[in-house]
Amino acid sequence: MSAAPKVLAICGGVGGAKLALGLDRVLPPGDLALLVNTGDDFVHLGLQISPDLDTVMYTLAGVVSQAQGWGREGDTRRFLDEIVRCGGPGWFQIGDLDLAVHVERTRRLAAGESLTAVTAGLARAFGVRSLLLPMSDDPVRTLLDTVDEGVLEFQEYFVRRRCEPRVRAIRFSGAEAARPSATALALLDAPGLEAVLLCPSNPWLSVAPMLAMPALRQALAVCRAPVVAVSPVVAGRAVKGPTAKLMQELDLEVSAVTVAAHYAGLIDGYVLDRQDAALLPRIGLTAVALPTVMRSLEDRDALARGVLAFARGLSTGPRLRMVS
Ligand code: FO1
Repeated sequence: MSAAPKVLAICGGVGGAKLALGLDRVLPPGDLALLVNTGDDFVHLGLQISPDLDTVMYTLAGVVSQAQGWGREGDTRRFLDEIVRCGGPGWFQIGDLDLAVHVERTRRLAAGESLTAVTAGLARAFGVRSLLLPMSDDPVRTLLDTVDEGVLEFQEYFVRRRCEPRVRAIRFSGAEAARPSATALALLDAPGLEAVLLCPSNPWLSVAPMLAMPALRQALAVCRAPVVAVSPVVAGRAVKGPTAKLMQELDLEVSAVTVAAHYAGLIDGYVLDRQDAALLPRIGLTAVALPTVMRSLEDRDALARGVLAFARGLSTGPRLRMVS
């Protein structure tokens, strides 16, 4: 592994992991660090669960369930069935292979290791060559304030209630006090960093918990490398998950333009889908239209190459982006 990664990609779960895989494949070993959302983390059945970290780890290790985009390919559910038989909750599906990761994470955290150290150990065990970083070792929890069901924890909203409750606000409990990954902060300050990429993850649910940490926002604002975001909204629809529904509930136009405006002041460049090329004049900063819908492995590699080339072509140098 080379001394310090040259690209820092910021991502959530399934959608972001697709580009993360492309970046991992096209960059030389050791050149990529991934800063991953932990706002979705929770304790379930007494286990410390970090769904986005596991999704990215399984994806990069080539063992993710292709159908789901999360969990392990070919996993079985004997443990889950037995939990349900015992009268326990079955709404959050933990497969038998996946279970081992949660048990081991829980054991190491209880023994005093940081989430950063545990994640590095697991990633190594799974043969992941990029640097996998939790956004913080401190707890940050995404909370959804819903119109009819009060405040829901993320997995309650996302999995148990299948994103059905209408959302009126989103909060990131603990974010103000949380210290971002020390490794990520050092990378953002390193002269060798070539690009920071915001993967096409849900900007309001998956990327926002990270940007809600003041020190990370500040570090992004002053870093010398170009910061580029990739839109998860294509042709007025979300490529994955509840992004479009959530945007509507927050009274936002479901469009790649809205995502660019959301990141305004933090990014130097923007990538939207080729289908949205007509929106380029409305973006208000340097932007490019690329095929961003990633169905095949080749799609992931092509987008990774395209985004890297675009980012490297942006002018670099000291700058102060807007911090709000
Ligand atoms: N997503 C679901 O929709 N249903 C599940 O039962 C579920 C279980 C699960 C277990 C382990 C894991 O690492 C992820 C899991 N996910 C499940 C995905 C996850 O909840 C979400 O994709 C993310 O939190 C959103 O990025």
